[in-house]
Amino acid sequence: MYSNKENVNILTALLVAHGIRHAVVCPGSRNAPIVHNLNECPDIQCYPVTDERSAGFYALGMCQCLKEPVVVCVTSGTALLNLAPAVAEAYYQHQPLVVISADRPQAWIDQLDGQTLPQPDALGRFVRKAVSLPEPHDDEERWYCNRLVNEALIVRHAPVHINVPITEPLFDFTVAALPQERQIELIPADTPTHVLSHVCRMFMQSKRPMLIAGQPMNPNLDEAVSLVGNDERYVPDFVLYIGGSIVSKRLKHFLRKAKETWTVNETGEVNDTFMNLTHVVQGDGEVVADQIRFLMEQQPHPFVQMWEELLASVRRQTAAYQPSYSQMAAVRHFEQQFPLHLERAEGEACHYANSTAIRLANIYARHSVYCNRGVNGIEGSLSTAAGFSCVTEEEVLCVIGDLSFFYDQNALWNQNLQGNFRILLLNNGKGGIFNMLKGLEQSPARDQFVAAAHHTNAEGICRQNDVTYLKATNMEEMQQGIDTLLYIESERPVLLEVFTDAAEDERVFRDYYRSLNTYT
Ligand SMILES: Cc1ncc(C[n+]2csc(CCOP(=O)(O)OP(=O)(O)O)c2C)c(N)n1
Ligand SMILES: [Mg+2]
Repeated sequence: MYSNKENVNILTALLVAHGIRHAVVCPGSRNAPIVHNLNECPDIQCYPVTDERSAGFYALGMCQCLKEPVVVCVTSGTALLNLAPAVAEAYYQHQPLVVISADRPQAWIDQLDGQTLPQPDALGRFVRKAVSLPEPHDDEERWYCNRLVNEALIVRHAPVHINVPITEPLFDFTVAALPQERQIELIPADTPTHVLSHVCRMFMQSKRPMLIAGQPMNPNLDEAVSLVGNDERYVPDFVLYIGGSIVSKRLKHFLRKAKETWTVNETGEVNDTFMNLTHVVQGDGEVVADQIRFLMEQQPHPFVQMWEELLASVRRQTAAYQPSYSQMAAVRHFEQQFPLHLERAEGEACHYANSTAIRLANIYARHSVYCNRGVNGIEGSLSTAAGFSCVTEEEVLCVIGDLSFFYDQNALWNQNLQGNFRILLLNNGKGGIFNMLKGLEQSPARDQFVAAAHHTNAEGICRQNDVTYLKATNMEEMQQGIDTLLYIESERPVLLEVFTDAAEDERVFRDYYRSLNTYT
């Protein structure tokens, strides 16, 4: 029988899954549930050592001899600090010492409770990874607990620290079996290159494979997923994710239904965006994606084709939909003109800001775009595009909303800017995205305090910074303005400010989604 502490059981199941066979265990009550579990596992041999300082070195010696990770498990408080010398030694010897410390619940830290000190980062730089597990209450916390343990256990050639808060009562050993836990496996870069071909083969041999190439663009996938709804036929069983953050929340939720995800990235990081990651392959995701696209051309896959047909249908409908005057109409017209423009400029330099702008790019853009999607801040989109424009002769376009623009207006106060920098400013007088959040309309604070409604325009800012200013307040002016923005010769940056009404932007956006027909 195992402990009834869920985090302890998740930890134990994953220690077994990751092949841990030896554990040095130190006496204590708080870590008793962990020690109890380790002793219950037929695959794990326990070795008692009372002095934690010595226990750490015992485990280090085992690592040296066995050339595999070895656990050392201690109770809370100074017990953990006594491991520091062995952990430091292991760090410089590149030995995979797995430190497991029991802890009190967070609420009791610094409250003069017995054997209690801040433990999660206590081993500082001497561990490659330190995680502190939650005591799960729901599925999300269970997933989090699983992920943290996996993240620690995939580290190679270095010590790691897994801190385990455990609430009293501690001694209930009534669980008959360990949970089935998802293991995340790292396939490191030093494995032979045929691993990448193996990934490609896995993809081709899966019944329902889906390649998700990172961001900021997944053109029309948000719409496609909205049409698919709960139709199980479209749910992939194997997702190959080559990284980058995904703009569409709906797409992320949809991919969480998939059976498993493999990811390919250079760093070997765990990014469990879809909550079903099983393999992290260290390598160049683009190379794998290109290979898969090539294989797909040779031998089309029925599931991939079904998705392609759905996307093609969405694209036909997108092309046919005529938005009335709004941000959407502006980006549509901009994107219709931009490819023509590209041929002239022979460059790819279109920056989209966060909020509605990048969502519209995902509907209309047919080329790659730049967007600060690492952490989605609105503070530096204009500066990023401005910086980009300083080191290229090509024209650099920036499509940006009003809050993002006014926030970052300082970007225009710079000697280095030239006529190759062009800005399409979508001014709807507020953070229009907040109109889209269901339920927020009930708050009287929405427009003034959440969406920061205002009546500012960019004319003065442009004058002050010697930026050519154009403006549009209707469809015709907008279309002419975009043509001018793209083609006018200028020594200085050019900005077109398109004024729209946020309520109308919202209406058109929703109408577009409503206009899409269910596929057949
Ligand atoms: C630094 C930072 N502060 C706040 C936010 C939250 N935020 C996300 S979108 C947004 C509004 C952006 O408004 P705007 O640029 O006018 O675009 P719109 O929503 O109108 O399309 C805000 C404040 C953020 N992403 N980054
Ligand atoms: Mg706005």
